[in-house]
Amino acid sequence: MSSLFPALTHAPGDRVALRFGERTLTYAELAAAAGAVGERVRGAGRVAVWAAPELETAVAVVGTLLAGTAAVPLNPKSGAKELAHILTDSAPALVLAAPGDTLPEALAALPRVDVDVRAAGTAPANEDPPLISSTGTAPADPGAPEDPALVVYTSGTTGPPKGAVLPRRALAATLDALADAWRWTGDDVLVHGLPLFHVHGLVLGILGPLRRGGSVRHLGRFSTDGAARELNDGATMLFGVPTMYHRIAETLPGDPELAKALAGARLLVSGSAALPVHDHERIAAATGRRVIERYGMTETLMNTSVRADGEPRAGTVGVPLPGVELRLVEEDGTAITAVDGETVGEIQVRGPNLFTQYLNRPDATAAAFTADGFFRTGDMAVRDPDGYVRIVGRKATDLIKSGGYKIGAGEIENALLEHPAVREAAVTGEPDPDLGERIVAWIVPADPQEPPSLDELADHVAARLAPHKRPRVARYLDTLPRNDMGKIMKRALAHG
Ligand code: MCA
Ligand code: AMP
Repeated sequence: MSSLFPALTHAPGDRVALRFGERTLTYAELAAAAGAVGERVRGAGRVAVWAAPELETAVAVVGTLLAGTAAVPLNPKSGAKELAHILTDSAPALVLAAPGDTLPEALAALPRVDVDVRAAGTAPANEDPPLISSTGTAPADPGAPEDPALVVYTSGTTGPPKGAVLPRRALAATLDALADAWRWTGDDVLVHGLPLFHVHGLVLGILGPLRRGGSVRHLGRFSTDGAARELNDGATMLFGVPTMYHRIAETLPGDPELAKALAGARLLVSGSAALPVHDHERIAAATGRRVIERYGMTETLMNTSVRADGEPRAGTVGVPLPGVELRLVEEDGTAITAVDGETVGEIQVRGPNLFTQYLNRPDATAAAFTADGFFRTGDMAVRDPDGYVRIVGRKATDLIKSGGYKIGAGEIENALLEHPAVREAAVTGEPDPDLGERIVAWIVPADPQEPPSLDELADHVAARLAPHKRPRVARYLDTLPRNDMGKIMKRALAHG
């Protein structure tokens, strides 16, 4: 297929491509460093990338994609159980990491390749076409449109996370659709502090600017100060999850620099979960600027967005992106034709932005699609008369969105049950002003006299799964409410 990154494969120049803190790479430098990665991973099938929020992660993923190989980004905070699952399931040939990274025991068996961001890769003598030409240009990437580009792990209601296989054409399609909707060009300079092991931070936040030939500045970790500094120093766009915009809204009243920074931005984009109208309004009041929302999913990449030239209405995720077919359906699968802002249905989508399969899970893949090739998102929405989509909820109560991360209740319950002081466990989400939802663990202790503390349970889950999956609240019960079938009645728990 044509190059995923034309600005890297055709005469890369001196424009800054990536900036992480004080470290930068121009397009020419990135082409050379990514080319060197490509030499190591070409033909490897799948490789893991230790996706810490650092320059090497971006170079590793870009180099892997240029070589036509697939990357599996790993959360560097993944606990032992989650990491073991991902490694067994995805079976990467090697792991790419930054020279200073300390990798956990679970990765010891894999060959490790350190990413050298200053490498000037040269092609093996008899390689045809050369990986790196004598001018330091990376080759046109060899991957075919349907070849896997990324395998991104995402939680379901039960069981361990599934690996969504994203082909190269899905990346290209979604980024080009966003370019159209957002008037996103190579002149844009994006700032964000999103993690690099999910679609939002990696695909939109790193690969997006590189596909346009623009720049990205990554904050390492999100802070309102960092966002303000960069937007006041030439950055034009900000991407964040609602928790980040909530923190901005909280900070704005006492921070004129932040207000000035947001007021001057070309585009402020929120996604991964709903941004509450209250935060929309507070930001608009303090800066005169409206945050726009887009709606996506790991499996579908981006489906809808408020357009840069459209009306930025709070509480909606805008209109379908070019190439995306979107419909709302009843419980029985009948398409809803009413566009009345009232009739609720499940969102189903079809288009070149979709994943191809869940790795090693033909059953789950088949269940995710309708007979006519639409993907069942599980999100419930209405459509306003002018076509704007408003998400009103989710089909599954066992999925929690906390800080923009999707978390399955089932995997946390399984981890909690492995704690010796826990006899029974149920997990729910409850509203949280900062995180959107916070994880609540309902625990029947093995010994009612000595229930495990919240800290103990949080450490236990963080060490097995990931810190963002840890419970923030623990509630203790004598028994869990169950129906006649023995199924835990989560709604009874949540509503006392
Ligand atoms: C806390 N920590 C712990 C423990 N408690 N570590 C081990 N054991 C513990 N018991 C650590 C955490 O790892 C973290 O470390 C720090 O303490 C604080 O963590 P926490 O309180 O959880 O979070 P926060 O710093 O307040 O983070 C809020 C956040 C974050 C920045 C908004 O949730 C975030 O980055 N969210 C983005 C999620 C995202 O990108 N989702 C996209 C997926 P340290 O300080 O070292 O970090 S959705 C998607 O891709 C679709 C396609 C879409 O539509 O976008
Ligand atoms: P993930 O599975 O982590 O990729 O998260 C995808 C889910 O995030 C979607 O199914 C939606 O529930 C949610 N989501 C993403 N963007 C938005 C948004 N702008 N508003 C509401 N929910 C969103």
